[in-house]
Amino acid sequence: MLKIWGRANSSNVQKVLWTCEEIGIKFDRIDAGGSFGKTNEPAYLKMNPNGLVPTVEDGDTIIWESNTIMRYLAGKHGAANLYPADLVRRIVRVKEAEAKLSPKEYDILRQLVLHAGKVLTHKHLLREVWGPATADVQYLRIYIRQLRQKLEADPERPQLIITEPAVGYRLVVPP
Ligand SMILES: N[C@@H](CCC(=O)N[C@@H](CS)C(=O)NCC(=O)O)C(=O)O
Repeated sequence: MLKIWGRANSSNVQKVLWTCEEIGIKFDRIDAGGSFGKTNEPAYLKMNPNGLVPTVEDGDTIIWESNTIMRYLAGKHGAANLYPADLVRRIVRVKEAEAKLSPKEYDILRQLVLHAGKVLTHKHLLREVWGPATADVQYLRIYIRQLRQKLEADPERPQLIITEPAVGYRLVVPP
């Protein structure tokens, strides 16, 4: 059975517990971290050299980092509702035809899709796509223009990727 190391009051452990509940994976949870200790013991550090929780043991496979664990479990159990295959394979289709997006174009669209219907600020997009050091909104404008050329029926009158003036962009969710 899947073993989850980590105290239940840790938000990163809770992400993994939630994933298991959603998919219906049976697991044993072992308290570790915080007042439970264990995480600085050699046996634990051998599993997870960061000495943090959660850590998951799936037979001989040992995984740490909560997001990686969630992707692993969703992938292993084919939970496409939690982790859609198109997001994994980075495929975008417009009217059945595959749209060829550059990695940065894809990463921006991925953010918009993950937060569809909500306004994403320039700051959020720059941080998620370029990393914390980059702050040039001009980069973003160029890539959004390119994305619209590839995705919008009329890129001059976007219906999909909407500009929220001085704030950011919003992906329209079809009704
Ligand atoms: N990036 C890691 C962060 C893990 C992390 O920071 N875990 C915290 C609990 S939320 C931890 O282990 N704190 C020390 C402890 O509980 O002993 C992940 O997502 O798994």
